[in-house]
Amino acid sequence: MIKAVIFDLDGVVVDTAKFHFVAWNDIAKQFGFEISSHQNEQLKGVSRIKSLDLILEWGHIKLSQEQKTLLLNQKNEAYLAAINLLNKTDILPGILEILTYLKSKNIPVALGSASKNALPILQKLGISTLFNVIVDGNIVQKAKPDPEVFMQAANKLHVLPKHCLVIEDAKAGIDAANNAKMTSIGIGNKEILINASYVLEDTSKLSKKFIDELLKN
Ligand code: B16
Ligand code: MG
Repeated sequence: MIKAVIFDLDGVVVDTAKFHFVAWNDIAKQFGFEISSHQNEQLKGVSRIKSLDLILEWGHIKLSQEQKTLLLNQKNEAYLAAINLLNKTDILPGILEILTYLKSKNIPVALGSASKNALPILQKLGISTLFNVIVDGNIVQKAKPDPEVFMQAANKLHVLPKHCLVIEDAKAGIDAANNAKMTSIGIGNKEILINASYVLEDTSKLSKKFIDELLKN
């Protein structure tokens, strides 16, 4: 039986994945290559530092810690500039309705995101108060697929992991939910999110009826 819901941010609440992609691709281009869509899937849900390490590995590039820090800052500045104008209209279809519905039913809700920019993003979208708990990249030590982000959310909500539902768009996030022994809804491609308990094509398919079924069982 589901008693709490944990939302991923990028790709579930808002489509910031496209801005991450452009900012990372600009870094890759500096080294003379581009990130493929298959490679981009591997960056979803993954921390900033791990993303850079993957990109450098794909380009067979070795850098000092100082050079990496410069690139991390450069990427984040480009990303922050790109998301500056985010607002309520950028909330993905159906998400505001589900968040409001869960609030009306007193179901505790958490954000479980790898992003260090999670809180300012929720504030731009005007929905930070709809989350009882926010667990993000600033407080989590181990990146998804480690279950830490979702375990911290469950602990802070005082709900057992087996009663938590995770909504995630990334393979790493679904693996993290499974590692936490939580039920999951994958948003996106069935073949990529094969390990999710359920997969929906996009957030508009996240109906109140479907959530109600999970709350009942
Ligand atoms: P930042 P999520 C993740 O957010 C993104 O999917 C991932 O692409 C990004 O690298 C990561 O946040 C870190 O983001 O650079 O803002 O700290 O999907 O876990 O909400
Ligand atoms: Mg995501």
